[in-house]
Amino acid sequence: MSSHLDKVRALIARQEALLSRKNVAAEDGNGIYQRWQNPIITRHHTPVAWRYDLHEARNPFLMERLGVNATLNSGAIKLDEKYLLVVRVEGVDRKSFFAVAESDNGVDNFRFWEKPVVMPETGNPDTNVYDMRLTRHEDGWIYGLFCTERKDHTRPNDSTAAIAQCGIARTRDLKTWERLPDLVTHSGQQRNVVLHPEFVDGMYALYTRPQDGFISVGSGGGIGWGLTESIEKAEIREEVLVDSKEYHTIKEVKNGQGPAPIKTARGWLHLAHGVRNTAAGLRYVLYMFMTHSQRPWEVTHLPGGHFLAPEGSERVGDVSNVTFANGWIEDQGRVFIYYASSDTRLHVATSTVEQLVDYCVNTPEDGLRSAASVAARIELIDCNAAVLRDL
Ligand code: M1P
Repeated sequence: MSSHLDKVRALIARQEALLSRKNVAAEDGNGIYQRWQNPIITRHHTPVAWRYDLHEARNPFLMERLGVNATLNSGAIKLDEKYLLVVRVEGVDRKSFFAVAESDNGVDNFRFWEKPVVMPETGNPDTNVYDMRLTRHEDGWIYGLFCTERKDHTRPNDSTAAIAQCGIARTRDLKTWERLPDLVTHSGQQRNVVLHPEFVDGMYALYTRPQDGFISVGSGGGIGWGLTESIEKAEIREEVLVDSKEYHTIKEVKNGQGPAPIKTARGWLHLAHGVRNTAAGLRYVLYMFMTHSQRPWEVTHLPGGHFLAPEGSERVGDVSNVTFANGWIEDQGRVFIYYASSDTRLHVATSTVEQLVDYCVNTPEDGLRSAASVAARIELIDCNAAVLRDL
């Protein structure tokens, strides 16, 4: 019969096998990006010591005392030659928290740092924090903007009533965090707020997502843009629309900025998510667009349709039919796109700035009508005829 310590060793060995597993690029790339076969972070990647009480006397059955439910929407940055993710870890109690995982190559062997991030609170404690966007700002700080969710006390009899706002924290090393006051805007609620990496007219610039309710964006919605003089007392008085939701598209219900945009010679490259409704519930897909290099609130290229949608086993999870990305890393022209599937696990897809710009610039826009889609496809077919003739 194996001893308690043998069982602990077996638990750790099983996890070690998972953590040291090599990842491989999936074979069927689409020319735009390459998916990688294995999810890069799952709940099984969280350290054994975070979940089990390993003392025999206190836990003779070696039970998981504090289970982890999911590892999902993660901010990303390359720092000191490491690919770092600020992972949204969700406990079985439904509370999310942040924890840093690092890898040497960005595609496998992600390991969590010893302890989760201790995020300071403001005078108004957070009930739940999640979906951090990391921005290396030209002021020298690394900012983490995230959603802070609290009970809506104006509706005391509705135990589901919540208010989402944007929490702001900054750091130099992802270890010590300084919490700043939450963003003040004049929209009912905010989620998916992202700090632009550069000052604009000497001010901090933010992508916003004004919404009327907690889940429903109502008459609000669309990716917004606003400026604030101070980040230590951030307030946006006026939001303009960057990219609106649109009838009968992949972002008919709502959309939101993903990570901070990447600067390219052709303008800013953006990754976002779009949401539509279906008989099976909401469907979240990723899409891309580009904005003007000097006026990042002006869309210059808007390829039609989704860029990446849930596929195969990605389609099933806690909230099925969802892909969501709030982190990517650009490293010498290569781009690592970190996306979560179905609010359950985290994946990576890789591409290059060159490919992504080509995708944005040369993919036709959504013509918003079936007839326009047919016309675009016939144009492609006709253009291909010469190549096919020469085969
Ligand atoms: O469940 C899908 C996503 O729903 C929310 O995103 P949005 O605010 O755009 O609707 C967030 O809760 C996100 O974390 C989640 O992945």
